[in-house]
Amino acid sequence: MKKKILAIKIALFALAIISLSCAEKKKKINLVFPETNLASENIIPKPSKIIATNSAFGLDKNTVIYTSQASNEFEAVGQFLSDKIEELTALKIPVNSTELETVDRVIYINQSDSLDLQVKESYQLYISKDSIIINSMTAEGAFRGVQTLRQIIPEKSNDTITDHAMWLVPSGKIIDSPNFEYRGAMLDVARHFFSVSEIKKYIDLLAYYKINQLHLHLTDDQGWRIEIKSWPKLTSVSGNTEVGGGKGGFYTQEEYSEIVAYATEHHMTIIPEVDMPGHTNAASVAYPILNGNGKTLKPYTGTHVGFSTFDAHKDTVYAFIDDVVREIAALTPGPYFHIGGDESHVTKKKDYILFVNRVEKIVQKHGKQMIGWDEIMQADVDSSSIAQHWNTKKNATDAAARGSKIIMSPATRAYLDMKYDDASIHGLDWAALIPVDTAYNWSPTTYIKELKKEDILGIEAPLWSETIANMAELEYLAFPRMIGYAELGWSTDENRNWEDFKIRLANQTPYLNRMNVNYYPSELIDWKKDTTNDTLKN
Ligand code: TNX
Repeated sequence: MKKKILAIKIALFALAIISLSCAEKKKKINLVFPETNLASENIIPKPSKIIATNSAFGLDKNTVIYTSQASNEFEAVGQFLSDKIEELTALKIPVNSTELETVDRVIYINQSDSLDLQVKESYQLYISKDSIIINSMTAEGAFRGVQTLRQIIPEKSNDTITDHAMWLVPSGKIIDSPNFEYRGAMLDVARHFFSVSEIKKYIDLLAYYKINQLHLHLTDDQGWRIEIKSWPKLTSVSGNTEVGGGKGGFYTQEEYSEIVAYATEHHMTIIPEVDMPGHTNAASVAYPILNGNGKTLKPYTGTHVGFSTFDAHKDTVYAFIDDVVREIAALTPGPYFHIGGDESHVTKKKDYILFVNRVEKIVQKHGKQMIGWDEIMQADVDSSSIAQHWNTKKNATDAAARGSKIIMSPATRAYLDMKYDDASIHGLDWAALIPVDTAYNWSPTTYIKELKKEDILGIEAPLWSETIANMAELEYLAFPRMIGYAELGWSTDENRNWEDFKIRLANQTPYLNRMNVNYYPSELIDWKKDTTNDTLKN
């Protein structure tokens, strides 16, 4: 540990010498910056603490990135930052380059074991005229800090400070830490299929707002979306259907791994869900032996729920589940496996309990922690299993009573598939209409007052896809509400305020437009007119 600190000090010292000597060579010109205010930047989620020092760091062609050599992961975070800076500014900022001729300013991404950084996603961001330093214990923390930095690099350069373009990053200090360790989004790829590249775009957008979990609802009555080599008809038969009669689709194991790898680069965990014992029409169409509702099943492309079930008494069913969990778990580095468990209306209660108890053992055997929709708390699940609260309060309080953690996804507040208002062109309304302010104005900590903060693992916003069939429609429902859920997961209640959030949200337009996001332009928000491309349009 001491050695590491020494190495960092030496590296920093060397950098200081190099930058000084360069500056000397060029006869250091003292740049004059306009006054800035870091505290009024439009950062989402709101950081724990911001102290502005009213000057600026001039990001330009003579800036370099250095990263702690503690692990390759830090260098990868540095490269990520460099790539994102290039997308925004077209500057090519070298990472850990030994080509140091023209260094003027340094962005240093530093591993630190400081006591203030013991939460793995915590980071500190120090911005001064000559350097930006991101301190964090883990690469994950550095990655979160990088998102904050991206959000305060202006879209436009200032070309009057010096003889070349400079992007003025407001100076000061940010100390930041997440309120919840689990900050998730769910995407239903079963009702309608979404391609690998669409999921990657969703990951890009989610990571920018520090979401760290992506739950994929991979199976449902209407389709099965992941290749299982030991049961090939799941995809060859049931991969080809979806709501409304479209062609469906599925991920090969390679494609699923590509999603997982992309998520990992964004410090995001993929949580696979195989929904059972209900929501299993598609699986039973491929393999009728699994079916437990006594009827002959046909492919289903409607939107009703609650009519299908696996047979909880057949060994073949558990052998099947063992294969499915084994194959998916082997491709999934994250700790969780989601078994669904919702709306099993045609499964007898005693069968449901037997089923969940047995499936929990299978999930654990394959090294994963079980998550299920809140109904699973009717079974005798282990305290290590997690309840995702969507509907029934008693299931959530029962979970807490037995020591299980809870993910908060109350349908009336956190369901991205609910319409915003009566005019919404996509979405359902069975739980509620959820305008942008209603989506933001609640607290995952106090929503169920019987729960304690420690009972809650975090928050997740599910996007069911009965009414959305492509990326533009997905974006319409997810944005801007998802940005608010990101803040609900990261920032404390004391640090959140609708009036303040609303202004920061209004200022996301340059980013959302640059990313070509079809967000819903809610009238509750005074959207900033995006002038980034004006010169191009004229
Ligand atoms: C309920 S929420 C469901 C889903 C539907 C959703 C539509 C939950 C655990 N089950 O099967 O897609 O409503 O809003």
